[in-house]
Amino acid sequence: MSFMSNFSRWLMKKLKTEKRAKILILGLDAAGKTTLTKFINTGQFQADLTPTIGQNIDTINFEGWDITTIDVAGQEQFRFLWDIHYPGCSAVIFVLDAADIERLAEARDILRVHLFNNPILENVPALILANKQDLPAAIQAPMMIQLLNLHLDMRDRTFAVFDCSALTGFGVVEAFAWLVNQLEMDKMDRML
Ligand SMILES: Nc1nc2c(ncn2[C@@H]2O[C@H](COP(=O)(O)OP(=O)(O)OP(=O)(O)O)[C@@H](O)[C@H]2O)c(=O)[nH]1
Ligand SMILES: [Mg+2]
Repeated sequence: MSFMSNFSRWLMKKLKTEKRAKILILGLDAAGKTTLTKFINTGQFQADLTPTIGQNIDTINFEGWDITTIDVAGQEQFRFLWDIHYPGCSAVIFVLDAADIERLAEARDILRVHLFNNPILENVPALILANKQDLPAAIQAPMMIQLLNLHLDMRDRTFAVFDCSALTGFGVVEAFAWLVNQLEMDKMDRML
């Protein structure tokens, strides 16, 4: 068998396997992390959720990827748990309640401490979601980038900000597809 066919068999095998990722879902309490995770898992809005205590761990399959989602409680007394999940994490989703203008400064501080200034997550792609776009007060991505200073803080990072609604599903698939595309690119980089 020629070198090329051996190589392409090896490449195909690599591409088919090792499509496993661990995605951490962070954000302030009530931002919509669990609602979003449920939407990604089931394609439906689930209304009867209670605030998370600890973390919810699920596995989903998306475009051939086995993705473990770790949706961690956002309440302040549980945020110490976030640290436990950083090692080995392939990507982070940071969920914002885009309609809660009063808590935007708090969200920006938490984002800074746990994401921008976190050396463990330095090379990890970050998907920032401006959730609750179904609400009239919701701030959209371009304004959110300015308000949270993301254009400055994140300039050395792989990140994107998407508008979405975990209630209607608006923007969820597009945003998630961006993240999975980043996983694909990281995988290719690791193979080279
Ligand atoms: N209108 C609207 N409400 C939403 C949306 N996403 C979540 N919610 C509501 O926001 C509230 C909080 O949602 P959760 O998913 O429990 O929030 P969480 O971020 O998991 O909160 P913690 O578990 O406490 O960290 C619930 O009442 C949800 O129904 C959305 O896109 N639009
Ligand atoms: Mg929750």
